[in-house]
Amino acid sequence: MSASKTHFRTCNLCEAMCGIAIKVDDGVITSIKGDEDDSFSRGHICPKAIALKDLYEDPDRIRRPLHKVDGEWQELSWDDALDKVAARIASLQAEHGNDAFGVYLGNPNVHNTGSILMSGGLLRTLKTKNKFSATSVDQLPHHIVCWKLFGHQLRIPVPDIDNTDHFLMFGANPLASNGSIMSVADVKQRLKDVRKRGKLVVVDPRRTATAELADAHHFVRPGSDVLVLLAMLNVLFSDDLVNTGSLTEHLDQDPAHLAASFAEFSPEKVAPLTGMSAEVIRTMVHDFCAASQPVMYGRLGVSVQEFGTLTQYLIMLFNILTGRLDSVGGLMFTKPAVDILAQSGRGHMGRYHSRVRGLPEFNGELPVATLAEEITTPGAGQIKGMMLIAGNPVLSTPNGEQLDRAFEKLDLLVAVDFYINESSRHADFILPPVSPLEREHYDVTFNVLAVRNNARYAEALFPRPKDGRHDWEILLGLRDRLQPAHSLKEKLARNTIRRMGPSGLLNVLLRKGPYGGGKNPFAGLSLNKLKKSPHGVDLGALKPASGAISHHADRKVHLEPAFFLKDLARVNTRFFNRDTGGDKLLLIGRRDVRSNNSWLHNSHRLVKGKDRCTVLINPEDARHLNIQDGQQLRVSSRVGSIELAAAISDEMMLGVVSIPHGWGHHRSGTRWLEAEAHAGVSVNDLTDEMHLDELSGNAVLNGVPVTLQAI
Ligand SMILES: Nc1nc2c(c(=O)[nH]1)N[C@H]1C(S)=C(S)[C@@H](COP(=O)(O)OP(=O)(O)OC[C@H]3O[C@@H](n4cnc5c(=O)[nH]c(N)nc54)[C@H](O)[C@@H]3O)O[C@H]1N2
Ligand SMILES: Nc1nc2c(c(=O)[nH]1)N[C@H]1C(S)=C(S)[C@@H](COP(=O)(O)OP(=O)(O)OC[C@H]3O[C@@H](n4cnc5c(=O)[nH]c(N)nc54)[C@H](O)[C@@H]3O)O[C@H]1N2
Ligand code: SF4
Ligand SMILES: [Mo]
Repeated sequence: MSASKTHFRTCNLCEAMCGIAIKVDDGVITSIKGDEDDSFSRGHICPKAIALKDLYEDPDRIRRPLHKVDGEWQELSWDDALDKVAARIASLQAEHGNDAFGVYLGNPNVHNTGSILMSGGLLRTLKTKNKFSATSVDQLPHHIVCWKLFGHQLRIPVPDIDNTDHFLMFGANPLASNGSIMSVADVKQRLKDVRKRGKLVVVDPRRTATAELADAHHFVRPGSDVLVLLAMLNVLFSDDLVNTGSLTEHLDQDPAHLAASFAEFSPEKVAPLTGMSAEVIRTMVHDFCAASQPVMYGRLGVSVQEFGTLTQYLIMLFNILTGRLDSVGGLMFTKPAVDILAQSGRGHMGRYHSRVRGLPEFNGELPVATLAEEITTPGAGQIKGMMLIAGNPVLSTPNGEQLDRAFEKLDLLVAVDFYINESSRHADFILPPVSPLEREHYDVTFNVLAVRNNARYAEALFPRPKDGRHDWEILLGLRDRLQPAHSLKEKLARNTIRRMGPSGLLNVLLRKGPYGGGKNPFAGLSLNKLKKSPHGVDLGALKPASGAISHHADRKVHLEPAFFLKDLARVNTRFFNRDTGGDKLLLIGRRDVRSNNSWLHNSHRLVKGKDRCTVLINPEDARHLNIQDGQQLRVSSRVGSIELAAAISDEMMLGVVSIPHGWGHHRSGTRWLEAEAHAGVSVNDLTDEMHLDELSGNAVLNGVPVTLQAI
C-alpha cells in the first residue's frame, strides 16, 4: 500500500515567502508546486523551490559532525563534537581574551525560525566584540536610517505595492530577486497591476528584466544615485512641491529649512556625472508628484555603494517630503503577528570600534569588510578563532581572496553549515544542522517586511533524524557547555526553553502579539490556530500607523539632517573636487532567479545550461576594447583579477560591466561536486575591502573601477 500526502509550508529560501505544496509518495518527494490556496502568495513559485528536494536528498550535504585531523575529515558523535568545540573555544578565549574568538552570521540565519528565536544565548555567552554578519554587505543603511528616524533599526517601511499607482524604483531587480525589504510573492503580476493603475519607473545601470517590464527605464552611472536624489530634492523645494500632508504633525521639525542643503545640487549641475539628463531628473519629480499614490523605493543596488546610507536617507526623505510615508500606496509599516521589534534592541552605533581600522559597530556588529585584517594584524584583540554560522564570506564579502588566506591562519575555525563551502573548507570542525524540510517554519523575520500582514506555520515535513541536530540545538549545546547554568533556577529555566523549542516560544510570541488573545486562552492567533490553517491566515492589507510610527520617546519622526547630511562633504570631494576615475569601467553585480547567493549551485537543475557567470559588457565598449562575444577576459581591480567569458549586450549602460556574485567553486577542499562542475569565478575577488560607505561601514559592491583585457 502506498502512502501519499501533501504537505503545505512556506519556502524559506528567499524573502518572498511563497506557499508551496509538497507531494510525498512513500517518503519520497514527487512534486513541489505553488500552493494555490496560500493566503499570501496565491500559487506563485520560482524554480528554486524545487531545490528544497535536491537539498534534502543531496549526497554532498553533511549530516554528521566532522573534525579535521591531519587534513582528513573524521566523523564524530554530537556529544563528542560539541564537547571538543566548546573546550577549544574556552581555551582560546582564556588564553587570548574573549575578542579573540569572532563570529560571522550568514544570510540563511534570518530565514531560520529556530536560529532567529534561540541563538541569542550563545552570542551573549561568547562576549566577543568581533561579531560580523552579511548585514554589512547588504541592508545596513536601511537599519541606520530607520534607527535614526523612527527610533528602531527594524522599523523599516515597505512599498505598498498593491495600492501604489507610481512605483519609482532605484537599484532593485525583483523579477530576479523576488523582492527584498519588500516581501512580496508574485511580484511580476503585482508590478503589471501597478502599470494598469499608473506607472513603473526603474533607475538602474542595466536594463534588467524589471526594467524591461517598466514604463520607463533610466540608466544611471553606478554610485551616482546620490546626486540624482540630491537634485530631485532640489527640484522638490525649488518647484514648491514639498507637501508633508498629515505627516506634518508627526515630524520633529519643519523640513523647510532643509532646502538650503540641496540648493547647490541643481539637475543641470549633477546630470553630466550621473548619465541622466536634467530633464529626466525634473520629469521624474513632477511625474511622481502628479500621481495620486506614488512611492519611491531603493534596494541593494543603492545600499552597497559608496554613498549607500546617504542615498537611502534621501529616498526616505523624498517619501516624507511628498507625504508618502505611512500613506496608502506609499511606504507603509507592517503589523506582523510576531512583534520582533519588541523583542530586539533598537540599535546603537559607535559604542566601540574595530581594532585595526577603527570602524564603528552598529547594533553590536562590526563591518565585515574589516574581518581579514582583524585576523592577520598581530596585537591584543587579534582574532585567533572564528565561528561561521550559515555563511560563506569567502565568496560573499569584498576581497574574498584575502579572507580565504586569512582563514588559513586561524588557530580554530568552526562552521555551522551543512556544506563544505569555500569558507568552511578551512574549518577544524563542521557542525551540520538538518535541512529546511526537517524543521518547522514560521517566518519571523520577513513578515516584518511583508506587503500584506500574514501568518503561516508548518511543522517539519520529515522528522529530524536521531543523529541530526537543529541549528538552535547546536548553538544551545555549545552555550550550555561554555557557560553551564549557575543555579538550579537557571537550569530549570534553560530546560523549559529547550523543551518549548522554537514552536513553544513562537506560540508565546503569537499570543502576546497584536493579534493574540492576551489573557483569553481561546481567543486570537495562536500556534494551534495556525496549525489548523495550513494555507495561512491573512491579516489584511497594510494600514497607516498614524500617530504610532515612531519608537522615539517623543513619538516623532526625527529628520536627523546633521547626522546624514554631514556626508555631503564627501559627496563634494568625490564628485566635484577629484578626478573621477578616468577610463576605468565600473563593475556592478547581478542576480539570476535560479541562483541564491553562493549556495544553491549544487542542485543540477539550477545550474545546468548556459554558463551564467559571465561579464556583461555594452557593444560599444566591446568594440572600443576589441572584445568579441564569448571571448575570455581578464578583469582586474585594485585587489585582484579574475578570468571569465564576455557576453556583449546592449542591456548594459555604456562604461559599465556586470558580474554575478556567489560563484568561484573551483577552490580545492570543498565538497559540492555539482557546483565544482559549474565553478565560475568570484566577483568578490575584485571588490575592494578598503572601499566603504563611510557613514555606515557597509561594503561597496557596486561601482568598482575595473579594467578589461582580452586573453
Ligand atoms: N559582489 C557581491 N557580493 C555580495 C552580494 C552582491 O550583490 N554582490 N550580495 C550580498 C548579500 S545581499 C548577501 S545577503 C550576502 C550573503 O552572504 P552569506 O550569507 O555569507 O552567503 P550565502 O551564500 O548566503 O551562504 C549561505 C551558507 O549557509 C548555508 N546554509 C543554508 N541554510 C542553512 C541553515 O539553515 N543553517 C545553516 N547553519 N547553514 C545554512 C549554506 O550551505 C551556505 O554555505 O552576499 C553578499 N555578497
Ligand atoms: N534569485 C535570487 N534571489 C535572491 C537572491 C539571490 O541571490 N538570487 N538574494 C537575496 C538577497 S540576500 C537579497 S539582499 C535580495 C536583493 O534583491 P534586489 O535588491 O532586488 O537586488 P538585485 O537583484 O541584486 O538588484 C540590484 C539592482 O541594482 C542595480 N544596480 C547596481 N549598481 C547600481 C547603482 O549604482 N545604482 C542603481 N540605481 N542601481 C544599481 C543592479 O543592476 C541590479 O539590477 O535578493 C534576494 N533574492
Ligand atoms: S520566490 Fe523565493 S520563496 Fe518563492 S519559491 Fe522562489 S525561492 Fe522560494
Ligand atoms: Mo542579502
